[in-house]
Amino acid sequence: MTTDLNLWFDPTRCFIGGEWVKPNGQRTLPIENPSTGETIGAIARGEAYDVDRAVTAAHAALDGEWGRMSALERGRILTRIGQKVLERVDDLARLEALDVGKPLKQARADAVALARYMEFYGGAADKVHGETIPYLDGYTVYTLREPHGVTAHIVPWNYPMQIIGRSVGGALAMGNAAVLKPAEEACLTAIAFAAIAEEAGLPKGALNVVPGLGEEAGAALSSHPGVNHISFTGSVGVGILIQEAAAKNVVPVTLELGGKSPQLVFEDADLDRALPFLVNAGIQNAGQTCSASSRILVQRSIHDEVVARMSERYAALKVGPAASDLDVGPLVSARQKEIVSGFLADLGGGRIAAQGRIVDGVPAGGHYLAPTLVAGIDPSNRLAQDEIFGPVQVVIPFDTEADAIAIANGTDYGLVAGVWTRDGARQMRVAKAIKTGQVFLNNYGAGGGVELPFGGIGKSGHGREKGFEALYGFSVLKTVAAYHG
Ligand code: TXE
Repeated sequence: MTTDLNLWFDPTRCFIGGEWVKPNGQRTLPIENPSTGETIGAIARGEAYDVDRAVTAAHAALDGEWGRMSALERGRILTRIGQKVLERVDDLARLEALDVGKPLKQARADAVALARYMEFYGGAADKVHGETIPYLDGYTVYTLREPHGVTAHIVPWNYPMQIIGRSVGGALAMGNAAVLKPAEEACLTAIAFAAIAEEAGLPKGALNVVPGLGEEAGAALSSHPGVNHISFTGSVGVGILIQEAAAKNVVPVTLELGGKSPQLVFEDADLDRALPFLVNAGIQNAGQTCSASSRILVQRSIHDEVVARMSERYAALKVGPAASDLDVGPLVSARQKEIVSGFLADLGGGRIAAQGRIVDGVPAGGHYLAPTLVAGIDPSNRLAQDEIFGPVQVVIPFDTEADAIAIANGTDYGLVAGVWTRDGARQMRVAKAIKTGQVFLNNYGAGGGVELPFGGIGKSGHGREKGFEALYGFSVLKTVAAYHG
């Protein structure tokens, strides 16, 4: 079956200690193409035994060639991986589109981003250093930034390549040895990445990949006593389980758990500039984006105009198979479609302002859902409170700046916010008052730059990935105080 995918690696194997090995249980999981609902191949179903082998191999790498390698050399290898990713961009995009239903152009952008992460972290690897600290007479004190050791990376299906780039890339740059558990819905590019890293000369055991189910391989990895740091991106519920497991072994965790990110549109906003951002931030990747902007807060005087202009854009959106490369692809799974449809089944007093169109002739088994703009929603409604993780945005009117801030901060989440106003003082005030990890002024997402630290507060999680901040997180500070008289 896997031959249809035209693969250059065997996805039914785990990558452990530089070897491609069948999982101990010899079991596999099906790969579903969300555009058709068809099974198109199989991936390895790793379990606790395989995770244990991977953690052991990672420790061996730290004791061996990888652990002795200079930061400069580590950086060069990462840079080389990035170059090889670029050579494979079209293959990676094709695989991602098949595996998660992402329109080809968006999948390609993810592959390019993965290469960029490797380039950035490759260049940064030898630029993170400690400090000297003036201290008592007779002492010299300095700090060292050292790797945690073995880092676990539990990754979701929505942006596999980007999340692998930002998390595994940062960990390797700092000299950790990584064990990656991709999501069961999206393993192909993770395994492809391991094959590319091997080709680029990454020493054995520095990166290990164990595909499998969350409750099997994922749970075994997060509770493994040999793991020294956990980086998790996924749901709040599983994030809590991961933090509990980490607490038992007293290891640090980085949690990136999604959000309910608002864009605040004030009456003096440049609407021509704002409009594409308002809509794209909600429908990109069919809304299955942790930083999706699912709430649009609009000052009452321009509310109807913004709803009308967003509606025009919604009406023009086309939904279809990933390979057709339209605006929106299918949702990743029947389960995800059911979750999102559940929200739309009860609008709680809201009304559908506009919907995109599923093109004619889409395969019956695909998980298609028309992007939907909902107006007239109360901020306390669950559509305005819960992460929907689908192509659904709600528009909420506000009267004053204070109201806008209260509504923006009135959810359990705090990942990203966008603010649209020409008033410079207001930009500064609102940016300070908003409780999120990132605030964008007169833009949303800033093009996703890998340089920009990213992470949340509240139920959006804690810890920062991307930028140099990630490298501090993937290292541990040691203070050395020398007495020399
Ligand atoms: O996430 P899970 P799911 C949100 C989004 C979505 C919902 C459910 O709202 O609708 O979560 O998605 C692994 N121990 N986000 O169910 O289960 C799992 O194998 C250890 C937001 O897919 O959290 C996968 O690798 N690991 C989000 C990863 O956790 C476990 C992205 C994420 O899966 C595990 C994805 C366990 N017990 C979903 N159970 C974002 N922040 O962007 C599962 N996993």
